[in-house]
Amino acid sequence: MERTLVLCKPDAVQRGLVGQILTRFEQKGLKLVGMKLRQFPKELLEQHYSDHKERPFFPSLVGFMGSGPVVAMALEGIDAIAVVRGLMGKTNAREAAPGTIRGDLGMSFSNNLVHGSDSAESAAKELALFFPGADELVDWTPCTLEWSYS
Ligand code: YYY
Ligand code: MG
Repeated sequence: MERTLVLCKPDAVQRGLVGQILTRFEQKGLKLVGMKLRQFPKELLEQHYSDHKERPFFPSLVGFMGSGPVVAMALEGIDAIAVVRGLMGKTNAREAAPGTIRGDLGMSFSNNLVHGSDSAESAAKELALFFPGADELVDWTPCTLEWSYS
């Protein structure tokens, strides 16, 4: 089992799409193990996107992510990192395939609704950043587990 961080970005919250986005992950068979809504501070967002800090879009990306509330979720499942990335679709929502979250719900490159960790290393870093408390992620067993994963 893997855990990964998903963020519903400020555009998803403003457009009232958080429920639809979470539903896609739940229906796929990913288990929600942590969730919170916050307007996150700039310093945390800069750390989150530190791999991009030399890129020209970094200031606008951090500004956008701090412009309103974000819903952070921790999701668990077999190959959860790759499964979430597949459900999200390509970064540029205009190029994202129909059937993906970005492909179905977005038209923007920067306001592209969701973030998902891109590797085991980034998932570990990002989960620790957004869910630092020892009791923030919950171990539980869904009654559907054996039917979804056998
Ligand atoms: O992982 P993903 O979100 O699909 O893309 P990244 O390459 O990690 O970029 C993070 C974030 O930055 C992206 O979701 C939109 C924004 N961005 C941008 O505004 N302009 C770019 N040329 C590249 C990325
Ligand atoms: Mg990325």
